[in-house]
Amino acid sequence: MPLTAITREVSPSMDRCELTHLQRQSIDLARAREQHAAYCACLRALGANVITLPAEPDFPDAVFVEDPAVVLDEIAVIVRPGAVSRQGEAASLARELQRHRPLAWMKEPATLDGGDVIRADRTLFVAHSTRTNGDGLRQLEAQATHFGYRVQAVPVRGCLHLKSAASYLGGDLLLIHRPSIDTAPFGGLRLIDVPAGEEQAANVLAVGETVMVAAGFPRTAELIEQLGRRVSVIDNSELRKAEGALTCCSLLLWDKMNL
Ligand code: CIR
Repeated sequence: MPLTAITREVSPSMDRCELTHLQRQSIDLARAREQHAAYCACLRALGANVITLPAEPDFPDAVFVEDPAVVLDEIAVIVRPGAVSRQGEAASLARELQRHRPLAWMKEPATLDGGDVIRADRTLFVAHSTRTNGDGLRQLEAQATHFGYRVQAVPVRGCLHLKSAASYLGGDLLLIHRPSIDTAPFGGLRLIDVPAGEEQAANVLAVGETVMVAAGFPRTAELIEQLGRRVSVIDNSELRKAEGALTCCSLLLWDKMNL
């Protein structure tokens, strides 16, 4: 499969991560590392060439590589994450990304987290959130429309990122937790409601025909299987204490051959 996945080792300072909706709980670093290794192994088993960058001891949230960059087929946009503590994460990520894509850099006063961007084919859905501001959206739009992408703003509420409450499953399918997202911008997509009581499972990672689903959400796994996809269950309980989910631990770079 012509897919590269960039990941990063768990930071030893992860227990000082940013938290927005959760109370701080102690994170078992050894367990977090094991779970992260299993996540990388799953990507590898799905055929991805996994590149794992070294941990960033000074950046507690750096394992969440999704947030400092938005990777398109043509370019990678190095963004300015909305949390100040995360704005130094991009430097080493950019050094790796430049081997795969030309880079574009977001400029002040823009802020945007990659977790606020869902790509569905040639459309980018971008949240206005506590992390992503209007300048961030406009600067990403300026880069993306240049390559023919359509950018659609999406209001979100009560969740950290757009991808906390919705995930693109491929085709015309979007898994969604409707109370957190205005659905009007998703016209043309088939909205699949995450089962009641499993709202935390709205973030899943689709890799081709397989969907990685967090452990502990059996109804979501079953629903996705009913949609004809294979499911890989991933235990990410330690990273979840840092408000991390499945998409945020990797940047997926598809080779254009596959498109
Ligand atoms: C943060 O608040 O930035 C991190 N503790 C969690 C980031 C998770 N990222 C994501 O869902 N894209």
